[in-house]
Amino acid sequence: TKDWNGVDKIVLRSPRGASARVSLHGGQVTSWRNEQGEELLFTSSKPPKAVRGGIPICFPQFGNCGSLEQHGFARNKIWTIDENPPPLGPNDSHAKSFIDLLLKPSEEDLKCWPHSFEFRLRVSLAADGSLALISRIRNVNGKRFSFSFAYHTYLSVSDISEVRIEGLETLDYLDNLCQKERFTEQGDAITFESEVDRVYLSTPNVVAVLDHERKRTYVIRKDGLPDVVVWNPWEKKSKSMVDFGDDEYKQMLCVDGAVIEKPVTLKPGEEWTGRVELSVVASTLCSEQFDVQRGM
Ligand code: TA6
Repeated sequence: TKDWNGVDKIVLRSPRGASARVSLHGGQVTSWRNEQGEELLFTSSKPPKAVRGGIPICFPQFGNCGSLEQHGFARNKIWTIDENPPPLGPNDSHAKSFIDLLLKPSEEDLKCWPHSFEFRLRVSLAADGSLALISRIRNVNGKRFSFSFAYHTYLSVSDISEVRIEGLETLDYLDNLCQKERFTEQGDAITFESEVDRVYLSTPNVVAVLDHERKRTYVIRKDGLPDVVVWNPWEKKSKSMVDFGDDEYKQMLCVDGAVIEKPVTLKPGEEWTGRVELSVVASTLCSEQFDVQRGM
């Protein structure tokens, strides 16, 4: 189907009826529904941005740390559907339905970022409704290039003041609110009472986001993504964001699998893979208990 500006909207359904489904616009996941029948990803369409939220892909740059627009150009491009994708492989361990999207630089793109890359994004749904995104970025025999990357994941939460993140304790982080200065997490979990904008470094492959009020936990499993961005704009910053309602910060939290501190460098012909899997469990188990349940 076509949507707000004629971009194909793709809906992927899980094999078991329509309980789980994910929608994409261009290369961006914009909603992910599950047994609970509600959108698990925060999305609001407030002009001028076509959609805020979902899981925009930040590539080839995260944030404003380079010469490109914030978070790079990939999320603003129209991707193409690969009609003949390679078959599911070991990386797609639980996938039941999937779609592959491709992004290659146009002549225009090469003017602002002169590197010949091929970006294949596989979005898949598993039988249990969990969502996986695999990015494969290849240097198509140009000169070597480096990039930073994030799955900028807007999670929908019931009340940000009732949410805690487990799995990032004792780690170092760069604080975007203090000129990216380096600190060490002191808490036994991350909770929210004000604006948070941090990049946690050298993180484990399993992070849990416990939504106490809804008695459920998002489990984020990742591979190839050493850093985790944690962002909530809180009240003051929300008021300054045109496409963000004044109170919407209370129902969202960004927890992004990312590569930021040490950008990836690809020599000609080399390929990088970054994978994230989101699942929801109706409980408030802590992250250690997920290590055992199902490794990556
Ligand atoms: O750390 C996440 C962040 O870089 C914040 O500093 C804030 O600028 C946010 O991303 C913006 O995200 P958006 O989806 O509005 O591009």
